[in-house]
Amino acid sequence: MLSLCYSLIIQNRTEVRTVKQKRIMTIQDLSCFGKCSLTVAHPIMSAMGLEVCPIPTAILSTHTAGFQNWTFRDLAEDLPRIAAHWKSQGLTFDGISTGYLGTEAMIGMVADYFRLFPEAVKIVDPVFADNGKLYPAFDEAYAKRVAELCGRADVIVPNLTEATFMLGEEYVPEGYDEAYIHGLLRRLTGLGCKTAVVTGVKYDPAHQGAVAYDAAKDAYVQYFRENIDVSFHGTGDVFTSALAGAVILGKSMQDALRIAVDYTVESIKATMPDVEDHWYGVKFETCLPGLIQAVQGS
Ligand code: PXL
Repeated sequence: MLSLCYSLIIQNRTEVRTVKQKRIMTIQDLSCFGKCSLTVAHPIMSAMGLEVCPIPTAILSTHTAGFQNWTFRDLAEDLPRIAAHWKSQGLTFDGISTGYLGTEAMIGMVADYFRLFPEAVKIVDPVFADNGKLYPAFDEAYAKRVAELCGRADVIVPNLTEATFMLGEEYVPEGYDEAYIHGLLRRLTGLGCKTAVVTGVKYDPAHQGAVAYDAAKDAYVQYFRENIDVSFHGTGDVFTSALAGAVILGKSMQDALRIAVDYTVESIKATMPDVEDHWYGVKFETCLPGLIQAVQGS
C-alpha cells in the first residue's frame, strides 16, 4: 500500500514536471513608476502561471498621464535584434501581447514580430485614446496604423474611444444599446482580426463590462459587474493582461472576460480607500491571490 502511494506521488510529480508551460512575449514600454504596461503585464501573467518574456519598447521614468517632465529612452533599435537572436535560438511562443507602443515605427516593428512568430496567438490592445480623446502623443495617423496592426491580430481589446477612432466613426459616450455594440464589434472584426473585445461598455449607469465577438462563430459573449464611478490610470492594462493570460492558458472567451473584469473591479476596489495618493494606478498586486484562484477554478 505504502509503495503504491509512493509511486502515485512520483507519477503525479512527473506529470507536473512534463506539463508544458505556456509562453508569452509582451511588447510595450517600461514605465518605471506608475503601474502600467510592463510593470503590470509581467507580474499579472506570471502569477497566472505563464512564462513571460518582456520586450521593453522604451524606458520612461513614469507614464505620461498625469506626471510632468518624464524621461524617455527609445529602445526601438533593440527590437529587430532581439527578434533575430530569439529566432537564431529557435524560440517559439504561444502568445504575443502588445500595449502602448508610442510611435508608428514601433507599430511596424511589432508587425514584423507577428510575421516572424506565426505560431503565436496575437493579442493587441490599441492603447492610444480614452474618453473620446486621443492621448496627447498621438494623432489620427497613429490610430490608422494601430488599426492595421489590429487587422493582423487574433484578439483586439479596444475601449469604445479606440474602437470608434479605428473605424473612423463618431464616439458615442452613452445611451447606446446592444445592437450598437454588436455592430461595432462586427465592424472591428472587419479590420481583419478574429475576435474583437470592447471594454468600458455601459448599457446602464449601474453596470460596466466587456463584450466580445468571435467572427468565425458569429457569437457574442459578455460579462458585466457593478459600475464604479472612479477613473484610475492603467486599468485597461490590468484588464488586457488578465485577458491575454487567460486566452493563452486556453480559457473560453466567456471565462477570460469574467476573470479579467472581476480582477480589474477588485483591483479598483482595493485602491478606492487610497484614491488621493494612488491616482496613478491600481493596487493590482494585493488582488493577485484572487486572480490565481479564479484561473485555477475554471
Ligand atoms: O496605460 C497606458 C500607458 C502606457 N504607457 C505609457 C502611457 C500610457 C497612457 O497614457 O503614457 C507610457
